This record gives sequence, structure tokens and C-alpha cells, in this order.
Amino acid sequence: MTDTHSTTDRSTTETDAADDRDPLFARIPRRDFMKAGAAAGAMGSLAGCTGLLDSDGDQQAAADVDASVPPGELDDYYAFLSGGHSGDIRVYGVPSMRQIMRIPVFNVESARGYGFDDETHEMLQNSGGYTWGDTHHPRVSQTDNEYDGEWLFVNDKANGRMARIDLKYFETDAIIDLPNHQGTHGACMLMPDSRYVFGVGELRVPIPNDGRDLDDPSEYGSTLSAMSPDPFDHEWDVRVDCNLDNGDSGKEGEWFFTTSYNSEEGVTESEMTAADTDYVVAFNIPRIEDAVEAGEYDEVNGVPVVDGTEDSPLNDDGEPLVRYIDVPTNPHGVSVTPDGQYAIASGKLDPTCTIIEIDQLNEVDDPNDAVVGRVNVGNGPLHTAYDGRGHAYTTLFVDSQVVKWDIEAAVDAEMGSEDPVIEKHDVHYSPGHLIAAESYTSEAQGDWLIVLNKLSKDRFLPVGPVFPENDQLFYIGDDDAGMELVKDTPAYPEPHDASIVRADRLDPASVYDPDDLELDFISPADEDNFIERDGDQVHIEMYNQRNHFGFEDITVQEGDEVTIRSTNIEQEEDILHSLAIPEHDVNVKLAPQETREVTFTADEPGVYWMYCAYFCSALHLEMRSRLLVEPAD
Ligand code: RUQ
Ligand code: CUA
Ligand code: CA
Repeated sequence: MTDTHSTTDRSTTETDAADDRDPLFARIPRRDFMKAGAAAGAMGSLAGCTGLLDSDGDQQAAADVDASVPPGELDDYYAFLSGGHSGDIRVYGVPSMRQIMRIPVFNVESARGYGFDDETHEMLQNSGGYTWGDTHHPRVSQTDNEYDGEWLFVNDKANGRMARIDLKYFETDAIIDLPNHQGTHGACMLMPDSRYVFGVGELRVPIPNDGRDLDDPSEYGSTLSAMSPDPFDHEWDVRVDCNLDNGDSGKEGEWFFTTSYNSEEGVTESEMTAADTDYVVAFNIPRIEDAVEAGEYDEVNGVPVVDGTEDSPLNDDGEPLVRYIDVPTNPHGVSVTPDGQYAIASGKLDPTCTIIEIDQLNEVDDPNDAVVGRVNVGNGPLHTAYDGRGHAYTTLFVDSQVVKWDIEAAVDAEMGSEDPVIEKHDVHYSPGHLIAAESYTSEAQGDWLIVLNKLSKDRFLPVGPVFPENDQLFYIGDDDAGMELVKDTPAYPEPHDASIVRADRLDPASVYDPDDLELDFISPADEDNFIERDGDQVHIEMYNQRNHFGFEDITVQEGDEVTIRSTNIEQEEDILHSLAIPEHDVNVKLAPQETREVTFTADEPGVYWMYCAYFCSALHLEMRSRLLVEPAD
């Protein structure tokens, strides 16, 4: 053993204040990472490393990194991964890559009763009534360019929505339907303080999309939508003619960047790939706010829409609202470096990444003069992450590799040079996003990197023609040894992006605070528990606990509309109950101190056993009461 390294110790040194700030931090056990030099040779070949080259051009062996988290120990990081068209968010621990939880967002999900109780059902109904969504970009709120652990926001690429997840409860608590979007793709907040949540509209449509201009694509457009985080409200849109794809924020509260792959304003693949260049679109947020303030907008679908198109009079003066920077054809990801200096766009159809110096946008007349570098990374560059030590890591979809390159070297090198490339590492296979720990903040941790591969091919036991994705964990903390692949993790389709957040930045509740809930707490006191009839509506309030519901029998009439409100009065963490009613599609989760309400129609006479679906005690199966539905006369 030649060297010892502990990621936990590292975070402790950097943030001693965290120990005082957050009692959770103290609960995270210390783990030592052993890097055994003796094992280095074996690991190098095991990892299939194609490339860290030393000065003589010889391949170096990667070091051995232990990413295991033994039973009973906790991870150093949370990773929040999007579930793609599963519509949810998955929570992993890093580095174990154990899936700890799923958070349903745009999907109805029975294990957590999401979409079944009246509140979550109405939230889904009131945001369009869709039964699915396509989550891509989960982003955690920041204060001073650091994760504050308050909220997670995520887009719905399927139906043009944004959702907010409350990280106190790991639950979706608000969804906004963006009326001028069809397909909200990129998602991010305005940094440093998450003042706006941005949803980036990908698919160009007529605005409003009410039957006008059906076959006149030149009239279509896209918008960038801005929402306030809390309360979660839609504030304004900016309209552009091109499409918009991925997005990321500068660190100074001024610029927000998106890519556009359809500057052609085409509708077919060949039209959308016709031009040699497309855009990075840079939105000047204070200028847009001024325009909104001055009433310089049209209201469309109830939303102030500011004209940010290239010919807009608002873009005429010395300080345009929106700047259009030419980049090689059909770019995809754009991400801002942890120091806030550069926005880096990945070329997708072009083998380069383009480096834009953000400060320059306030200086130059021609926004193309803000382009300070272009590095040739390889085929199909999609997304770029950072280690905080001056390196960028870009996924190469076509080459099935991750390429590590030096950002300053790329600024110094000639445009299109390969020289800044340090290392290329195979991944398995066809990577989309990659995410380094806290790389979306100014506090990039530089230890773990997750690569989200679209194809897994031969990496797991076969499960039929629908393959899992492959989320690969890399250790990137040792620049001498190079990137090291440490884990393959199968993923249900299909994660796109993620945020990796130091565990001590979150402070989740383990039981509900009844004051946080809209519905009143129902105690076991007699006066709290009642069955009330008003015409053919029956309202029931009852508590529940191990091992019974507040009423042993509830009798209603065939055709009654029945509302049951129930509180799980347990104070002990991890003791959940539920209220499930067979043949009535009723399935409400009740965590400790939680109150929920559900409404259904008792449309068939008979006996129905209301039961608890969480295994809550040895008498869990006996935790059941009867719903007696009397036949109508
Ligand atoms: S975008 S990799 Cu939303 Cu790249 Cu999926
Ligand atoms: Cu309560 Cu099972
Ligand atoms: Ca194009």
C-alpha cells in the first residue's frame, strides 16, 4: 500500500462549517479509500483504458480505487438521475451506485401512492392530465453557486412542463404547464442564487399553437420560459425563431446559455442539418427583465412573451437581449465551467467543443468574438463536465468514449487542435450525459464522474429485447493515474442527466411536520374521527396506526361519492401505512404524521376490505377494516 485517499476526509477539510451547520453530516461514517499501487497494473487492463499517455507516449496504468460502501455505511453523495420517459427521478448513493429511492414526478406511481390521493391526482390533472412525462435534466437549487439542498427542478420534454421536488420530503410538490412550449428540454436555474428556474423549449411550433400557421414553419418559434422557484410561478418567456436545446447558467446572474441545432428553422432532418453552423444562444437576463418591466412584450396564453428574435427591435441597440453565437453544425450540450469563466458547447455533428468566454459577451460587438477556443475531441461530442482542476470531460456518443481535455490549453491552442486532449477512455456504450460531483456549481469536487450510457449491449445478463441503460462510475481524482472505471450499474430506461450533491448539503425530514401539510392532522380523539353525510356525498375522517384504522366498518350507499381523509399518527420513522381499497383504485401512502385525502365513487354494492399495503408490523395483514356498500333501493 503506497497511498491512502479518502473522499470523505477531503470534503470535511473543505467545509468544516458543514459540521456545525448540519447534524446529518456527523452521521456519515468515515471511509478510507485504499489505493493499492501493487494492484495498479491489473486494474489498468481491467478498466479497458485506451489512453492516459505519459510524456513518452506510453500508456499508464490506472490506480485501484475502492468504491464499495460496506453494509451499514452510507454514501458520500446523493445522485439525482432523471428517469427519461419513465417520468420519474431516481436517487442513487455515490460511490456505491445503490438506488436508494425513486421520486415519481410526471408518472402515476403505486408504491408511493403518487397520483392516487386527491392532492397529487389534482396536481397531475391541473398540469395537463397526462399520465407520463420525459424527465431529462434534474437540477438542484443553489445559493452562492453552491447546492443549498432545498429544491430539485426537472423538465418534461414530452408535454412542455417543469416540476419542483421538495428535498425536505423527496416529493414532487408543484408542476407548471408551460403553454408556449411543446417539449421543454433544457432545464436549469439562474445562478448564483436560483432566482429563476428556466425551461428551454425545444420543438418549434406556432405561438400560440391554436391552428394558425399550420404549414408555415417560418412562423414557428421556441421560447425560453422563466419561473420563480418559490412560489413556483411562471413569470415570462422570451421568443426566438430557431429551436432551443440544452441550457446552463453563467455564475453571475447575467447570462443564460442554450444551444440551438435548428437555426435553419427546418422541419425535416435534412433541413435541420443543412447549415454549416447553428447557435449558442445567450440570453441577457437583466435586459430581459427590463423589457418585461417596461411592458415591452406580447401576452400569449397569459404569459408575457418578450421578442428575442434576431430582427427584434429590442436586439437593435448596443446591449441586445439575446446574442446569437455561431458554432459548428447541430451542437448539443452547453455547460459553464465551475469558475464561471467559460460556456462550453459540444458539437454533436462536429468533432469539436467550442469555448465561449462569458465576460467577453459584454465587451464585443460581434458575439462570435467571444469564442476563444475550439478543441477537436472526437466523434459525436454531446455533454461536458468538470473536475474543478481545469479539466473538461466530454462524452463522445459515436466513439463510445469519454475524452478528458485541458481547458486553458484549448484556449491557448489553435482552433480545432487536438493537442489539449489528455486522455480518452472507452465507455459501454454510446454515452449521452456525464456528470461530475457538483460540477454544475462553483464547488466541483473532482472525485466521481457518472457516465450515462444509452446502450449496455453485453454488460449485463440478457433480459429480452428491452435492454437496460448502463450508468458507469469513474474515479477522476488522480490526474497521474487517469480516469478509472470502477462500476457498471444497470438503469431502467432511461436516465439523461443527473446532479451529484454532497450528502451533507441535504437535510431531509424522516417524519412529516403536520404544519407543512394542507390538511388538518386527525388525532385519535373521538371528535376528530367522524363519518358525515351530505346528500350522496360521504366525508370520513379517521386516524390510523399499528394495527388498525380509526373505524372498523364504514357503511355507505351504492353511488355515494366518498372522501376519506386519514392521518398516520405514528411518530416513529420508517413506519408507513397506506389505505388501499380493492376494486376502487384507491391506494394512498401515509408516512408518519402524514395526512392525505382520497375521493372515489362507491359504485358497486358489496363488502370491500380496506387494507394497509406497507408491511408495518407483525399484525400488518390484520390491519384492515370493512367498507360496506349497501345496494341502492
Ligand atoms: S439531453 S443525453 Cu436532454 Cu443530451 Cu439527453
Ligand atoms: Cu399498516 Cu401495514
Ligand atoms: Ca442545424
